Amino acid sequence: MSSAREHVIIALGANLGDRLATMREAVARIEVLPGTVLLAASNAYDTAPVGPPDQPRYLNAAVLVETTLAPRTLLEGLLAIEASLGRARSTTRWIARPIDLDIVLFGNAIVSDGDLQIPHPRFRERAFVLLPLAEIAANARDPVTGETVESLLRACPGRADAVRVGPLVERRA
Ligand code: A4P
Ligand code: MG
Repeated sequence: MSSAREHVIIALGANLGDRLATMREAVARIEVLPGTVLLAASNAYDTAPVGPPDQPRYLNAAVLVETTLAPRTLLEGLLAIEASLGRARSTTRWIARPIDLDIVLFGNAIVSDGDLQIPHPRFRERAFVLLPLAEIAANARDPVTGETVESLLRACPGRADAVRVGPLVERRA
């Protein structure tokens, strides 16, 4: 358990079921993780699947939270939320799923701890991660390359295919 407060970016993806409803429910559950506060949420984008082509299109979005949880504890919380929203674990990667929650950045931390990798190893080349991320943390820096999210997005192909569908989180009074 860490007591430091860190800014953390979580990427959300969904391509089965009511994608937006599931993503909104995931945000509601992230917000009630211990020591965790939602600071910002992006728009949701409809995106072409990367990986096996015979799967439905995705909705993708990103949130910025502040948390006192340690990276491993946060990951366990996110995996529990995925499971509670109907995500069955499979050994096959990149297959259709009702919800995927990935830790993209955790402050400036570089973590390689067994199965846990931060920054997320593939976020730099993925428009479906960088596009929503640029809305809420354009100036955040990748601690590995030193590049900002904005500059990574500029260098990233595949943006044209994403369709903005509206805010992930409805405005609150
Ligand atoms: N894990 C390690 N590091 C992390 C991290 N930083 N955040 C581990 C979250 N989890 C992390 O993930 C496998 C294991 O990665 C987890 O058990 C966790 O311990 P997973 O969610 O079961 O598998 P996955 O999502 O299929 O794999 P991965 O590697 O997260 O896939 P990607 O690279 O995220 O790709 N196309 C579009 N348009 N939109 C998408 O969202 N997503 C994928 C998945 C493929 N194509 C897509 C999209
Ligand atoms: Mg994942």
